[in-house]
Amino acid sequence: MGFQPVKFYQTGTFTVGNRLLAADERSVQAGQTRSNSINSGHRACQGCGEALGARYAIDAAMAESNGQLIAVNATGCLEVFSTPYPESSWQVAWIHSLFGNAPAVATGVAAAMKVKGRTEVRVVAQGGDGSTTDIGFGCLSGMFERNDDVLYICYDNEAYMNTGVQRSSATPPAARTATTMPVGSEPGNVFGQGKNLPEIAMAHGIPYVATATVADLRDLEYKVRRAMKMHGARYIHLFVPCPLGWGTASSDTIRMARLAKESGMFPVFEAEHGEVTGVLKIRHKVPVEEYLKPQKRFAHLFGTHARPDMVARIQAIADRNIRKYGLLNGHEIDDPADDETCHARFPHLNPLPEGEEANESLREFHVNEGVN
Ligand SMILES: Cc1ncc(C[n+]2csc(CCOP(=O)(O)OP(=O)(O)O)c2C)c(N)n1
Ligand code: SF4
Repeated sequence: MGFQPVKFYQTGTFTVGNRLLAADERSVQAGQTRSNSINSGHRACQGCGEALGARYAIDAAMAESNGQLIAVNATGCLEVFSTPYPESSWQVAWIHSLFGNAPAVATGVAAAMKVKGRTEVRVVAQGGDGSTTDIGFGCLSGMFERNDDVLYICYDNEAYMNTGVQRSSATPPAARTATTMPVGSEPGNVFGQGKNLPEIAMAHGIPYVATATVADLRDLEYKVRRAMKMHGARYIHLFVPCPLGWGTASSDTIRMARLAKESGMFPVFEAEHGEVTGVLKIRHKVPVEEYLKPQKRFAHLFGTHARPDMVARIQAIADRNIRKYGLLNGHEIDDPADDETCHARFPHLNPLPEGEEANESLREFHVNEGVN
């Protein structure tokens, strides 16, 4: 029998799992020294974006802190699926207290380490969008305002998933949840409400704020490592699709995250001391329909009783994000005065003036080097 040469399909790519790259070019996750902070055996749903995001984020934080990390968890899916007492998938010092107090507990842990002179020990706090934007919001704002030495990571799956998909203040307009039903004249979640946590964090003037998605895992690792190099209050808002709550195929988690970014629905950027310092450009712009249609939570906008008017309003949100953050190549960030009345993600929806839609000529393929 003849020999068949081994094919190294990943040679020459920077895909996040590529172990054939030189050691210094590998992602943390592809490296031999990754810490497996959250290990197999947890009970997340198949295709859970939050489980994936946490794995990459905490392993990156562990790498940057040389394993000297304490993670504080709010109540929510990440805590419940990872740690059904007396079991736990975490292989990192990890503490859970209440739904709403993770930022305050993290502040306390950081203060205790300081008093003990353990300056090498770093602290990360993490929670879902419900605990971050709603119930833990006051504690988080206090943590920002005092500039406590904590990196807070919000895993945004746009609803309270652990208790059966209730609306949070990060749920997008028109989305169906258990508390925003797909019936009536204005079906799904309301337009013009909600909170833009990355911008609220920036308004505190903290050293570092970033957004990221599980579609760009090298970018996520880079942002976590960058945040961990700094001290003071830092915030990362990570977009993590939830197959169960969104009604998407579990194999579509990465695709949904990519479409959120490529449609402009989720702007990916970094900011320091309240100023945007960089954005991840849209590589191939898609209309919001492409992002909305695969999700059952938006099914009432399509089909027999289609609501193109509501889809157009969602498109206007994406277009405003694109203009505001300069997400297409060649677009500069607008004069803030133009956007006085809007949030980037959940604007109080004033329809765009005629002719203000994204410039077609700029819908070109833009390659972000080094990001897969
Ligand atoms: C004070 C309090 N209120 C309500 C609950 C019930 N509860 C536990 S987890 C959860 C939802 C968590 O949602 P989110 O923070 O968005 O995280 P996800 O599960 O979506 O990751 C709720 C309402 C609780 N544990 N404590
Ligand atoms: S409900 Fe959503 S966030 Fe929770 S474990 Fe399942 S996929 Fe993950």
